[in-house]
Amino acid sequence: MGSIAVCPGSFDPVTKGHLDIIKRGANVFDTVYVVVLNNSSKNPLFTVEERVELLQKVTSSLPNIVVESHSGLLMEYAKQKKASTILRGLRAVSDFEYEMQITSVNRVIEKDIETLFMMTNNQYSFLSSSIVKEVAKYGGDVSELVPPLVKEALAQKFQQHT
Ligand code: COD
Repeated sequence: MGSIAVCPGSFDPVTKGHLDIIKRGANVFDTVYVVVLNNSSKNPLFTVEERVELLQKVTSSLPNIVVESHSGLLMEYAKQKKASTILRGLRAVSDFEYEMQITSVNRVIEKDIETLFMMTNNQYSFLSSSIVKEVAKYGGDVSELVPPLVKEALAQKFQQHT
């Protein structure tokens, strides 16, 4: 069995920053499960099904990526998949506190699965799904921030014409 990582997130919606981490993860691990989970502190714009579909489409050229959703704990999912590693991205110091908190909680839940962090590509260090939604909501151009398919999906959500 090859190396297996789980790359979890809200992906509401997937951005070029997420894709960068996913692609780099796919170069390091034999299989990367990208899993859409609910983050109870966020109020999502896209349904879980929509987020999975967008992720599947934008990663379709990568043969070792599997996209799924899960409604329970991340570590339960990772155990089911026999993953050795949780893969997360780090953008700035501001991410650190939150990541440290969830990593510590996850370690209490399942101590044998490591969390690894990949530093953002400088180009995307400012990029988040929230920023993308904010720009799209007010009709700004998000072409630099998300794949074309996601741009279209955002325009539809906000009832605009591309
Ligand atoms: N550059 C690099 N990395 C990035 C960028 C970027 N521009 N943008 C995002 N990322 C990384 C993030 O750092 C993160 O690692 C990943 O991409 C996904 O980001 P988000 O924002 O879509 O996902 P989050 O942070 O909302 O995900 C939180 C979880 C859903 C993983 C968390 O809430 C969770 O595990 N929920 C399930 C319930 C559970 O197990 N809870 C216990 C632990 S709290």
